[in-house]
Amino acid sequence: MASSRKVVEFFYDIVSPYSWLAFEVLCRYRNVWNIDLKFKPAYLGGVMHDSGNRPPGMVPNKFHYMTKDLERVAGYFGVPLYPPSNVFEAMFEKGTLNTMRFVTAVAEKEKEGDVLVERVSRELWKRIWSTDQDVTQPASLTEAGLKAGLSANELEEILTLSRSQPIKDKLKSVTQEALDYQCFGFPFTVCHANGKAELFFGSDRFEVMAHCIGEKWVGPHPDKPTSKM
Ligand code: GSH
Repeated sequence: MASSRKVVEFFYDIVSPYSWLAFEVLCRYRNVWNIDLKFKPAYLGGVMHDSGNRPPGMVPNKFHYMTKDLERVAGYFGVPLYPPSNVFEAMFEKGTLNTMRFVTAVAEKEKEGDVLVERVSRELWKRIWSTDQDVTQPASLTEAGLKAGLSANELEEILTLSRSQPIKDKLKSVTQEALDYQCFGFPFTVCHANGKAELFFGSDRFEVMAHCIGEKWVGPHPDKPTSKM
């Protein structure tokens, strides 16, 4: 019954590779757990700035660790994640402000449901974190949108919408929603269960998340159980 479902809000930015991993896992669990998964495209740059945090990739030792860790967890989660050739340029010089405005515009246009937001986000993640392609230029956003199933006309409309003040404000307000929960990085998942909000940072808290919301974690591939028991 839809009304008894636990609402799970997933705050992310496609600049964040760990968010891609968590996104795919939650998409796999969406029909396994009794949850209503809500995508919340937001802006990690704003979260970093307003929370007083700094990107872990800016600290050389963390950058070194994360490079190795991402390779390892990509294999574990079964997500084809490969760092772009110039991580600094992709993450910090180009950034994803316009990209996340575009995703926000897709979400606003879609209103009911979130199939397109899911597909567009995945296509953008594939570009930046798998095939080393740009995610900032209108042509790049259009290409991702076409692969996600939008038409050229729809994409023209969405690109125009993404530059509008209401969409800029919407992205700010969703980012602020995360900050209101004292978010400091992505992925950031808010699980509403048993009358309270449980907050999780990272793609490595699924066992605890499952425990808190009364569901079962059976690994990153719930469709392929590792045990026959
Ligand atoms: N341990 C977390 C995981 O495995 O998912 C790391 C997640 C992570 O490093 N997220 C980055 C972030 O926002 C963005 S890709 N970090 C903020 C911080 O580490 O304070």
